[in-house]
Amino acid sequence: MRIDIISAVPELLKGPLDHSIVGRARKSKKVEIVVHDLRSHTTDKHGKVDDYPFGGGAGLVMTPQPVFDCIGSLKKERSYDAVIFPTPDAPVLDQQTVNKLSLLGNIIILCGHYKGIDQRIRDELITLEVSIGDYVLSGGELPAMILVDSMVRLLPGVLGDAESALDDSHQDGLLSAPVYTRPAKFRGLNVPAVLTSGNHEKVRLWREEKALQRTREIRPDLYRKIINKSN
Ligand code: 6GU
Repeated sequence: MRIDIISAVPELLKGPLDHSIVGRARKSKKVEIVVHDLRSHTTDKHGKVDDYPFGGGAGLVMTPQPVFDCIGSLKKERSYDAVIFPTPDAPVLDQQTVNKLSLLGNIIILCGHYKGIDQRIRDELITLEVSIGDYVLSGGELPAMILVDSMVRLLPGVLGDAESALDDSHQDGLLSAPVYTRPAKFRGLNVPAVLTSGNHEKVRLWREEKALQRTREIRPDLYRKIINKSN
């Protein structure tokens, strides 16, 4: 997979892309991630990539020229399966969408800043818009990093067997069961006996029950979906 990320604040992307699972996946060539500074594509002599909204209103709007030029030059090099725009006015990202996106070859993520981006960019260039939740962030950079992390961890060979993504919360529509590690007794607090029993079938059933219980309590919306599916 190759991911091209376009941003007017590329400094924001450095840390999350260079460390931990995403950093290692890049070093071992399991994913190629290239960051593009939008400002280097503007023809404005002051380096501007935004302007006042027609019709008035608060905040600045990202102008079409640098974005059309940047994406245009990328498309000359290779074809893209998706051009994604993270924005709060879009359907909320879920694991199913992440799973599908992780199968794509080349994608572009355009990080918007300020109050929004010129609608012509969305109409002509963007193929998918995703929100990461019902709250507002100042820019698309952090959502882009969330999207990248969620996809990259699913790429073949990125996670070891021990970290297998199949066990993740949400992968089966449920939250995860609680987990414990050594010591079995800590400050008078004991690990549930079933986990140290060595009975794998009992452990499996216990985890299934806890996952259902947690989901019912914390995310009744997800719980209803699961129950309706199995009926
Ligand atoms: Cl994708 N962008 C911004 N700016 N705010 C958000 C968001 C995205 N998702 C939720 N809030």
